[in-house]
Order: sequence, then C-alpha cells, then structure tokens
Amino acid sequence: MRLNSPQINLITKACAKASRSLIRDFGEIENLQVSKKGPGDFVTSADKRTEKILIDELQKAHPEYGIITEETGIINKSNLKNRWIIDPIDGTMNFLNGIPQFAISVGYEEEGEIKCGVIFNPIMNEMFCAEKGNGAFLNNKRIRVSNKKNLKDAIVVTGGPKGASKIREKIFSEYVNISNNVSNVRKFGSAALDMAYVACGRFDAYWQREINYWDIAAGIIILKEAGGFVNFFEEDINFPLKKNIIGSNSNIHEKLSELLNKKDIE
Ligand code: LIP
Repeated sequence: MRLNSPQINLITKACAKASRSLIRDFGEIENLQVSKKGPGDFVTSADKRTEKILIDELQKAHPEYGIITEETGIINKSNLKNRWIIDPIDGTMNFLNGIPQFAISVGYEEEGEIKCGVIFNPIMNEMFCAEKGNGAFLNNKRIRVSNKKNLKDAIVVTGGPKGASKIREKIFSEYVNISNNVSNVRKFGSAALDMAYVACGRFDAYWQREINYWDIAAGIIILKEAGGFVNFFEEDINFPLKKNIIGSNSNIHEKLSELLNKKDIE
C-alpha cells in the first residue's frame, strides 16, 4: 500500500489491535442470542471496549489531538485543528444480530477537512483505507468507483430513518422516489461500509439523511480518493455532527442530487 502519513499508520495499527477484541466479542454474540438475557448490554460493552482500545492507541501518539467518538463524546474540545473521528462499531444492529456487516471506522481531520481514514470489517478481513492525494485501497489493492453512466442502471444504498426521526415520512417518500429512478435500492445497516462499497464499485451511490458524522467521516476520504463525489445537503448549523449526505460515482452524482433536492418529495 502506498499510504504513508503518520496518521494513517496510527489508525491502521489501532484498528488492527481493536479488531482482535471485537472478533472475540462477535464470537460471543451467538451464545448470547439464545441466552435469556440477550446480547443488548454485552454489545454496549463491546462498543466501549473497542472504543477504549482505539482511543488509547491514538492518544499514545497524540494526547493533545481532539477526538469525536460515538460512545465517549468529545475529548480535548478546544483542539479543532487535529481531530480523530471514531465509530468503534458502525452497524451495531447487525453486530447485535450476529450479522457480519459492521466495521470500525476512524477518520483523521485537519483544520476541518478529513485527510485520511480507515474502515475495517474484521470478520471479512476487509480494510478500506485512503489518504488525501494518495488514492484509496481495499487491503493492498487500489480501488475505484464504478463506471455506471445512467442513474436508472444504478444500485444505490441507503440507511435510516432511525426510530426517533421526526422526518420519517419524508425519508420514506424519498426512498420511493429514488427507487422509481434507479435499478435497485439496498439497505445494509452500516453507513461506513455503504460508503466503502461505493468506493470499490460494489454499489454506485449512497445517500442518507440524519447520519452521524462519525459513521461517515472515514468514508468521505475513501470515496473521494476512489474517484467518487461526496456532498452534503440541507445542512443545519445547529447540529454540525448530523449530516445529510450523497456519495456516488461522478457520472450519476448530479442526477441523484437533483432528485433528492426536488421540492415535491418534501
Ligand atoms: C448506524 C449506521 C446505519 C445507519 C444508522 C446508524 P451505528 O450506525 O451506520 O447504517 O442507518 O443511522 O447510525 O449506530 O451502528 O454506529
């Protein structure tokens, strides 16, 4: 692999270390599913365990860096220059149900821009990495977005809405509208992997409303470095960590954005 910044090396090592305990924890899920207690609390602790390993590893090198994490929240709040953006298990619901479609996702942000990131599915042993200017890789192989030209032929992936969403109806009508204009829509339950799969051409596009920044931070640079386009729409400055995102190959990006911005689906 031709990625060589100190940050990507740190993230890769931290992910590899955290994945060992995550794989052990995933092995436990099967037993817990049939037990009376169920896997609920166990998953929360697996999330925290994985996050702690990632934080410890990254902090060893840079105790002063800011960190945004799903479980702990924000560390070193005043450092907005250098930040790690961490989701220890993206796809928690899949993990909880013994479905191996989840990943560790870690991005590195400098002056507000994601510079590098890793999305690692430890069960499939698939590590997606990218660094600004140096391309995107799946394990050691260079990846690129698909070359699909027409939106009507595209396989598009999405997620949500969450139970608590106030715009469930809008999200559902958007889903119908997009479905009517593409070949097929998929919902796989891990935004990080959704973006990684667009980056390597398995899917042609991804969109989602109300997604947390830590779910997609690493995906942003991986998808861009794979030749894809990423943009955010209807941003709410009061909730900077909640995003509405579109990511796709460059051919269909404009058409998909137009569809999502149409007034009649509001
Ligand atoms: C989940 C996602 C999933 C998305 C959910 C959620 P978590 O992340 O990646 O695809 O639809 O909104 O945020 O909670 O498993 O880290």
